[in-house]
Amino acid sequence: MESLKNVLGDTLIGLDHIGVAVPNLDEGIAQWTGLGLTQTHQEINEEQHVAEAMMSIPSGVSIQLLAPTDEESTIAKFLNKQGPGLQQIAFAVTDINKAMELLKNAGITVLYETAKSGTSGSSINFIHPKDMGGVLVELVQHSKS
Ligand code: V0V
Repeated sequence: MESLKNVLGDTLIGLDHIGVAVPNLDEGIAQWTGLGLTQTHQEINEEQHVAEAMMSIPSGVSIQLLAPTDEESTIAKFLNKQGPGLQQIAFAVTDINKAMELLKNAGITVLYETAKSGTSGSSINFIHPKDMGGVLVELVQHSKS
């Protein structure tokens, strides 16, 4: 990979959420609620094979709890290999397709050829951790509604 310079530019809005892999969603929600966060969303993403809960605080980024729905899930693989814990960080972008194009032009590995469905009707894609110093980076474009 060549040296990079402001690849995402104006498409980058800011840190959106931090993904945490948990074996059991309800237990994860109880743990983070106990700390003082509030559950603001929950859904099953069949394409990603995850059950997901967004845990929010009045100001700052949310914690996204991710539990596997089956053994095909990347979260199941992550839990088996590394155990529960930080799985990804997610940045909000203005335009996911533009961001993907900018990354590809810079030689950065984007996991999916086309953006996938993410939380609350968003569009998502990922940068492979090997291109970001071992950190799985998600890009999320929120739905306008
Ligand atoms: C694996 N590796 C990671 C990692 N997962 N490194 C950092 N963070 C992670 N989360 C490393 C692993 O230690 C290995 O390093 C190498 O990558 C290959 O690992 P692997 O176990 O063979 O895993 P792969 O290659 O099968 O899959 C890794 C990738 C996979 C990143 C490609 O997890 C993936 O497709 N992730 C994107 C989708 C996803 O995470 N979905 C769940 C969230 P060494 O041993 O080679 O050094 S869904 C979501 O966020 C939603 C719905 C939302 O936000 O709305």
